[in-house]
Amino acid sequence: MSEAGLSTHTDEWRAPRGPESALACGSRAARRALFSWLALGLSVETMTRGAAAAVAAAVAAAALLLSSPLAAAAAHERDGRALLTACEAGSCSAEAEAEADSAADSTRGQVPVLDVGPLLGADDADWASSPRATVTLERLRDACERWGFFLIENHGVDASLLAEVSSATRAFFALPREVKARVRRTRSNSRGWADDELTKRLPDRKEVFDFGHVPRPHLGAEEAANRVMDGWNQWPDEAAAPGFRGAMERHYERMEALSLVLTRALAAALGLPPRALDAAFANKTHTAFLRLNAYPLLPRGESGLGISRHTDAGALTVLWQEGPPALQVYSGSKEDNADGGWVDVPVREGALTVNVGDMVHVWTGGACSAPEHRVLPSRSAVRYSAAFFFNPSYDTDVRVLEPLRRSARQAFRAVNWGEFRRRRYEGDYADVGRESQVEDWLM
Ligand SMILES: O=C(O)CCC(=O)C(=O)O
Repeated sequence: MSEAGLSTHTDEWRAPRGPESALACGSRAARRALFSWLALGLSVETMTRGAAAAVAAAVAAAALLLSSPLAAAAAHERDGRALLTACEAGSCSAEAEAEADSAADSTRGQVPVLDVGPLLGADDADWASSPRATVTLERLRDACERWGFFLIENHGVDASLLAEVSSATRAFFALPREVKARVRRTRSNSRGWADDELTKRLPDRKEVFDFGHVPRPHLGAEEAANRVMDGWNQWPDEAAAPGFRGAMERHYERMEALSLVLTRALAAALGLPPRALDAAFANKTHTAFLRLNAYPLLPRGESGLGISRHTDAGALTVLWQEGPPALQVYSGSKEDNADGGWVDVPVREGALTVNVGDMVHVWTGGACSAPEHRVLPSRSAVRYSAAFFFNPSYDTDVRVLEPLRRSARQAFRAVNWGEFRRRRYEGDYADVGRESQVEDWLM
């Protein structure tokens, strides 16, 4: 078993940490409001009022929030607007501007949008000495802690590749059902086409096509050496779906490279060496899979969701989406379980959507909790998406990362990824009762 959750780190690199790291309790919504207040304190400092004023603002904000969340939210909105106005008038630094953007997203209750260009433009070893990369990492940390969900721009994935993904996805799902059924997935093979997936024991209103990592790419997809715990890839005939496999394999490779950078960025944002999690992913040890989703129009008079509320099981998900916005993230904690608090995740041309999964939740001791999300049914047009699930190697035992233990909100027993994935897939395919949650591993 690998020990990705247990690396001890001697590297001196540290991302600048915001005061939010001291916070270790409360619902996501309450934490989100408090983080924003504290971020405001930081921003105020950057805008030259001085450190003492910033600390005073943050402390006052925390006190106010605890006594009156509504008053705190209203005041935050006011101060967030003042900050934005100052930046718009050109009277603040680039760092303050980035913080202002972030505060503005939170003020408007919107999923943050991150420009990840500064990370992709530099080697991860140089992030610590790059002010732009440092600001991006700070924003990433904030986005992961407050939302677990964010959009990325300047991610380096060519628009032409995304256009290919779009046309190949549309063409595949438009094939006759019997052609798609030739690559139907089964209880013993999670890869292929399906229209009968369950989420939280409820049928989804969608079709999917899954394929994933191949240990020995020089051998055929169905060779014994390429049959892994998830199953084996099944591709439609080239004659039936010309160019489909090629486009998907190119996209998979691009997502693999991007996800590795994002995983390193997450490690760095948490104050760890950027490659702290590499043992679980790098050198093709990961077990990522790519899922195409098509959400058909909901027949008049029927109800149901595209996908019921759920968290993603693995580490990170990188999503391309096209069509009417329908993805929503839940702003409360899992335990709230109320039906309010759903926030729309926008569809922005060229942007990709990222969310953290259950394994990041465990690695960070709950500091970056995996957000619940769902997909509304398609009412005006068929919706398409391609979700790249970046998952660790099967033998990874995920534990709270050593340097984060002292500030962890939750303590977990080791979660073996292979075991967790197997249990989740059993529930995707058939109703096996309550779905496994990381909370089952709480100590
Ligand atoms: O299609 C989407 O927008 C989200 C997909 C999703 O949540 C999933 O496949 O788990």
